[in-house]
Amino acid sequence: MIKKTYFLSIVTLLLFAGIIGCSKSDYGTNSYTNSNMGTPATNEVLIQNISFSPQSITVSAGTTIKWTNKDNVAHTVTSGTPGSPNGIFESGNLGNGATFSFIFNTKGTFPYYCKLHQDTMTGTVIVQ
Ligand SMILES: [Cu+2]
Repeated sequence: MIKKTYFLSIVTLLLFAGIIGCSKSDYGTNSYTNSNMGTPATNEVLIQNISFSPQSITVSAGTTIKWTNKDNVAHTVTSGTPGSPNGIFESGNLGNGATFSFIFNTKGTFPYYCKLHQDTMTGTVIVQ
Protein backbone atom coordinates (compact mmCIF):
# COMPACT_ATOMS: atom_id res chain seq x y z
CA MET A 1 0.00 0.00 0.00
CA ILE A 2 2.77 2.45 0.89
CA LYS A 3 4.70 1.46 -2.23
CA LYS A 4 1.65 2.06 -4.44
CA THR A 5 1.12 5.56 -3.00
CA TYR A 6 4.82 6.34 -3.48
CA PHE A 7 4.60 5.19 -7.10
CA LEU A 8 1.54 7.37 -7.76
CA SER A 9 3.30 10.40 -6.24
CA ILE A 10 6.24 9.92 -8.57
CA VAL A 11 3.92 9.62 -11.59
CA THR A 12 2.07 12.79 -10.52
CA LEU A 13 5.36 14.67 -10.10
CA LEU A 14 6.56 13.57 -13.53
CA LEU A 15 3.26 14.68 -15.12
CA PHE A 16 3.55 18.12 -13.50
CA ALA A 17 7.16 18.42 -14.62
CA GLY A 18 6.07 17.60 -18.16
CA ILE A 19 3.28 20.18 -18.15
CA ILE A 20 5.54 22.90 -16.71
CA GLY A 21 8.26 21.98 -19.21
CA CYS A 22 5.85 22.37 -22.15
CA SER A 23 4.56 25.71 -20.88
CA LYS A 24 8.08 27.03 -20.52
CA SER A 25 9.08 26.04 -24.04
CA ASP A 26 5.90 27.61 -25.45
CA TYR A 27 6.69 30.83 -23.62
CA GLY A 28 10.24 30.72 -24.94
CA THR A 29 9.00 30.44 -28.53
CA ASN A 30 6.79 33.50 -28.16
CA SER A 31 9.12 35.67 -26.14
CA TYR A 32 11.16 36.98 -29.08
CA THR A 33 8.13 38.19 -31.02
CA ASN A 34 5.27 40.40 -29.95
CA SER A 35 2.18 38.63 -28.66
CA ASN A 36 0.40 41.99 -28.69
CA MET A 37 -0.37 42.03 -32.44
CA GLY A 38 -1.36 45.44 -33.73
CA THR A 39 -3.35 46.77 -36.66
CA PRO A 40 -1.36 49.05 -38.97
CA ALA A 41 -2.58 52.63 -39.39
CA THR A 42 -2.99 54.23 -42.82
CA ASN A 43 0.36 54.36 -44.64
CA GLU A 44 1.95 52.26 -41.90
CA VAL A 45 3.54 48.83 -42.06
CA LEU A 46 3.92 46.90 -38.83
CA ILE A 47 6.78 44.46 -38.46
CA GLN A 48 5.43 41.71 -36.24
CA ASN A 49 5.95 37.98 -35.81
CA ILE A 50 8.81 38.04 -38.33
CA SER A 51 6.72 39.47 -41.17
CA PHE A 52 5.59 42.75 -42.73
CA SER A 53 1.91 43.63 -42.21
CA PRO A 54 0.45 44.41 -44.69
CA GLN A 55 2.82 42.47 -46.93
CA SER A 56 1.89 44.70 -49.90
CA ILE A 57 0.85 48.35 -49.58
CA THR A 58 -0.42 50.68 -52.31
CA VAL A 59 -0.11 54.47 -51.96
CA SER A 60 -0.15 57.54 -54.18
CA ALA A 61 3.06 59.35 -55.13
CA GLY A 62 4.36 61.70 -52.43
CA THR A 63 3.18 59.50 -49.54
CA THR A 64 5.39 58.80 -46.53
CA ILE A 65 5.25 55.20 -45.34
CA LYS A 66 6.28 54.40 -41.78
CA TRP A 67 7.46 50.99 -40.61
CA THR A 68 7.34 50.14 -36.89
CA ASN A 69 9.09 47.11 -35.41
CA LYS A 70 6.77 45.45 -32.89
CA ASP A 71 9.02 42.40 -32.45
CA ASN A 72 11.60 41.91 -29.75
CA VAL A 73 14.23 41.07 -32.36
CA ALA A 74 15.90 43.44 -34.82
CA HIS A 75 14.74 43.77 -38.42
CA THR A 76 15.65 45.92 -41.42
CA VAL A 77 13.61 47.54 -44.18
CA THR A 78 15.88 47.21 -47.21
CA SER A 79 14.85 48.03 -50.77
CA GLY A 80 15.50 45.39 -53.42
CA THR A 81 15.20 41.63 -53.39
CA PRO A 82 16.83 39.23 -50.90
CA GLY A 83 20.58 39.29 -51.44
CA SER A 84 20.33 42.22 -53.91
CA PRO A 85 19.73 45.54 -52.12
CA ASN A 86 19.18 48.34 -54.68
CA GLY A 87 20.03 51.30 -52.45
CA ILE A 88 16.73 53.19 -52.73
CA PHE A 89 16.08 52.90 -48.97
CA GLU A 90 17.79 51.17 -46.06
CA SER A 91 16.65 51.42 -42.47
CA GLY A 92 19.62 49.74 -40.81
CA ASN A 93 18.81 47.56 -37.80
CA LEU A 94 15.52 48.47 -36.11
CA GLY A 95 15.13 47.29 -32.51
CA ASN A 96 11.84 46.82 -30.67
CA GLY A 97 9.70 49.96 -31.05
CA ALA A 98 12.00 51.59 -33.61
CA THR A 99 10.51 53.19 -36.72
CA PHE A 100 11.68 53.97 -40.24
CA SER A 101 9.99 56.34 -42.70
CA PHE A 102 10.50 56.92 -46.42
CA ILE A 103 8.78 59.31 -48.84
CA PHE A 104 7.75 57.58 -52.07
CA ASN A 105 7.82 60.32 -54.73
CA THR A 106 8.29 58.03 -57.75
CA LYS A 107 5.59 55.81 -59.20
CA GLY A 108 6.42 52.15 -59.52
CA THR A 109 6.68 48.85 -57.66
CA PHE A 110 9.29 48.71 -54.92
CA PRO A 111 10.14 45.31 -53.45
CA TYR A 112 11.90 45.25 -50.10
CA TYR A 113 13.04 42.71 -47.51
CA CYS A 114 14.63 42.24 -44.10
CA LYS A 115 18.37 41.55 -44.30
CA LEU A 116 18.25 39.54 -41.08
CA HIS A 117 15.41 37.22 -42.18
CA GLN A 118 15.63 37.42 -45.94
CA ASP A 119 14.40 33.87 -46.53
CA THR A 120 10.96 34.73 -45.16
CA MET A 121 10.56 38.50 -44.77
CA THR A 122 9.69 40.33 -47.98
CA GLY A 123 7.24 43.10 -48.81
CA THR A 124 6.17 45.36 -51.66
CA VAL A 125 5.32 49.05 -51.94
CA ILE A 126 3.24 50.01 -54.99
CA VAL A 127 3.22 53.73 -55.77
CA GLN A 128 0.52 54.95 -58.16
CU1 LIG B 1 13.77 40.54 -39.85
